[in-house]
Amino acid sequence: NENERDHGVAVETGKPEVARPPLYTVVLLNDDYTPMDFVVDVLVRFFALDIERATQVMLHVHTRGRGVCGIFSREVAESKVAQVNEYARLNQHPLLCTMEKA
Ligand code: TYC
Repeated sequence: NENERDHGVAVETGKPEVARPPLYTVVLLNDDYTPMDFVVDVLVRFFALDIERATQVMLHVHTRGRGVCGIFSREVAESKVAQVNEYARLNQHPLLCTMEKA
């Protein structure tokens, strides 16, 4: 009898849920002092953008106040932010880079 075949064992029927680590957006902030060519250099050096794309992002930050450098795992985003801010300080520019949950 089909109605008596429930053995009481719960079987997971939905799709298996695998944890996806959250991603983080690395953001560059505008300021009045950092030279444009230094910002382009930062974007090429640390975010592997070509000069054309780096110039687009730099001009976006310059006109809109902030812009996205890239989207990364938390560990990689933290590393990019630290490297950019250290490089800027080393070169005595006030350039600021930050990250936020994507
Ligand atoms: N606003 C800067 C200037 O006029 C250029 C600049 C662009 C600075 C982007 C920071 O993240 C930045 N020299």
